[in-house]
Amino acid sequence: MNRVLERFCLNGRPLSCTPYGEGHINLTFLVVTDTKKRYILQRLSRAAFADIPGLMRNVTAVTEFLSGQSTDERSSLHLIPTLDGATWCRDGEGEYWRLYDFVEDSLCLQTPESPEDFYQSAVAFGQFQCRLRDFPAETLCETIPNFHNTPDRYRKFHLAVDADAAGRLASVMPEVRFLLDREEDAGALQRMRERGELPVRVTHNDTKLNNVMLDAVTRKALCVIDLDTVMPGLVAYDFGDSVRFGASTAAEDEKDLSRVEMSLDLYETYTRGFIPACGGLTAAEIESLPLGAKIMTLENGMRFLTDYLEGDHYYHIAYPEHNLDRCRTQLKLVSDMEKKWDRMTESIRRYL
Ligand code: ADP
Ligand code: GN1
Ligand code: MG
Repeated sequence: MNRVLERFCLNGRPLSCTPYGEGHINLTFLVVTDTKKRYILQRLSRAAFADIPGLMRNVTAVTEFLSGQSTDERSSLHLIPTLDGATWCRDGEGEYWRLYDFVEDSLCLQTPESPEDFYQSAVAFGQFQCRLRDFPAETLCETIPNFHNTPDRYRKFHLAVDADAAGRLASVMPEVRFLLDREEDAGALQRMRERGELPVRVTHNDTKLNNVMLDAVTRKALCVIDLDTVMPGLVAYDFGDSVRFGASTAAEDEKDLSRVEMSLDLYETYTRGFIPACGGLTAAEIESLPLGAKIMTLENGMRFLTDYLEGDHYYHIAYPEHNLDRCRTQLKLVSDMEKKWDRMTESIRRYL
């Protein structure tokens, strides 16, 4: 680790470097130096990202664009350069590393401690969307091609089912059937995107509550983090993924499914923060938001199950059935959204 850290322009000498956070993709460490300066060091996932130099060009451009819009240094992430002026480096084993300033005096929550926290996360992601409105989308590389192309996710899911590489298929047939029953409907957003009914914007695409920072004192929105999947996309993806994670009444890996529901109150709270902060959404986009919640939840359930069937090579797991537990909460949430569908669509109408 010291050999990696030596490559970056650090303030002080590193005293400690410890695993940090609850991300499922990269390896994240908190670095503290003898000048009390703190950094976030990350080893990027080569299983997730095929073109890491391209990803880092995206992140550099987006963070510079956002920094240029505000004098508050905590309103965006800041990359620390290497001694030779790059924004990342590679170690002897071919792994890619980057370093950020630690966002100080902030909170990163796994679950909202009050509706207001969730509202503030909606403001953060809505403002993020709004601030990137004039960002040149065509300069961004697609860091994970077809990331939210749900029919393409189904294609990969079918391959995993057919291969049954980890020999787990027989034990997950109810989950497989649940997903197959919804295959046709789940393609709705992608079809609208292809028909040009929904505008393609620069979106975050991974809008979990733990990808946003709140001010530790005021608990107001500070900034959005985890910019690895910033790419052209639909607003419904960003709305939907936040609802999937933050409006659930239980953790993403809760084993007791009776505790897992989508809270309509939290759904409406998010809507209230997100839509006005985005500003300028079309009527079709606003109407697509409930669909975003349902499809993002279904898609995540399918992605967790795909990884489980393939032998857990994509997401970090803490125990062998972890991806299956995560899949089950997502499918339970989809069922619950189906029950609450009328309220989900009705409550959006006031923003039209
Ligand atoms: P992953 O892609 O694996 O989710 P993230 O970039 O989201 O990685 O980082 C994982 C966690 O590390 C975040 O959820 C957050 O808690 C913490 N984190 C990341 N960047 C920073 C930062 N600049 N300052 C403070 N905490 C951070
Ligand atoms: C991953 O990186 P993280 O933990 O913020 C994943 C998201 C999933 C999420 C499920 C690049 O997010 O797409 O929705 O796990 N990120 C990537 O919790 O695949
Ligand atoms: Mg993250």
